This record gives sequence, C-alpha cells and structure tokens, in this order.
Amino acid sequence: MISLSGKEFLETNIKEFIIPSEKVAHVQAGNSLEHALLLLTKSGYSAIPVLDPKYRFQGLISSSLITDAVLGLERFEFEKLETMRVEEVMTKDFPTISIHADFKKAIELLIDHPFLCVVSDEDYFEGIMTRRVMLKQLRKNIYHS
Ligand code: 2BA
Repeated sequence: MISLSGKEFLETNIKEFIIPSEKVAHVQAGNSLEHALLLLTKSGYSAIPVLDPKYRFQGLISSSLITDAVLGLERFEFEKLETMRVEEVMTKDFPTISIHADFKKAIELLIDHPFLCVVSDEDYFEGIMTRRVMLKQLRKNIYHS
C-alpha cells in the first residue's frame, strides 16, 4: 500500500475495511439468552450485535450482561437462560457508524468501543469495523510513511 498523508488517511472511507455482515456472529432480539450464550461461547467473542429480522441493528449482547441478568441473590438462576429474551438484557447504549464515514470518525469511536456496527443509509446492518482492522491500517500507514 502506498502510504497516505495523515489527512488522506483520516479521510479514507471505512467501507472497504469492514467485516461484512455475513461473517459477523450475531443474534436476534427475540432469541433466548441460552442461544446467545451458546453463540458467544462458541464464537469466542465477548460481545456481538443484536439484529432484527430485517437486519437492522438493535443493540449489543455480551456474556457479562447475560451472567449478570441470571444472577439471583444467592446463585446463578440458570433456568432463566431459557425463558429470558435477548431484548430484555441487551444494551442499546452503543454507537453505530455510517458506511460513508471516514477513518477519523471511526478512530474516535473505537477509542471507547472494541468494534462499531456499520449501517447503511436505510439503517440496515452492513457489518462491523473492529479495532484490530483499524490498528493494522494505522500500522501499515505509519511504517510505510
Ligand atoms: P472481543 O471478543 O473482546 O475480542 C477482542 C480481540 O480478541 C479481537 O479484537 C480479536 O483480536 C481477538 N479475538 C477474540 N475472539 C476471536 C476469534 N474468535 N477469532 C479471532 N480473533 C479473536 P477485534 O478483532 O478488534 O474485535 C473487536 C471486537 O469485535 C471483539 O471483541 C468482538 O466483540 C467483535 N467482533 C470481532 N469480530 C467479530 C465477528 N466476526 N462476529 C461478531 N463479533 C465480532
């Protein structure tokens, strides 16, 4: 890759660098906590996006949110995993980023979040932009400049 000036780098569009939706592990808001925990455990990721049936971003679910939700006064009430739904537990406090956004915007958000959910103009989920991908691009640009 030809190195870019700082300005050019920051103005690079994120589109080409996202992990596309079909490769992103995700759950639906109506899925049980058991299903979500199974997917989180099997995928190895600590947090994954929650989507609706039309592939619109709804929130974020993590193993810690799930274990916290089933924690009773004296023990983990694992039977709740079957009855509780992802939408009861997910956090909505998570930013999305437009597919048209540039690296500058993404870097600012990636300081506080390990990944960003990328959405289209119509609010459909397009994929994720991860810290790892961004740091790799940053390294490439620094070492080749
Ligand atoms: P975490 O699951 O906490 O993962 C932190 C970092 O650990 C990841 O950084 C990656 O470098 C590594 N890692 C964890 N699980 C991995 C796995 N199964 N395969 C390969 N590497 C793994 P990033 O790649 O920057 O990802 C940041 C966050 O984005 C992840 O945080 C996870 O929450 C989410 N994520 C990344 N790829 C995903 C995917 N394909 N599906 C769903 N979520 C994904």
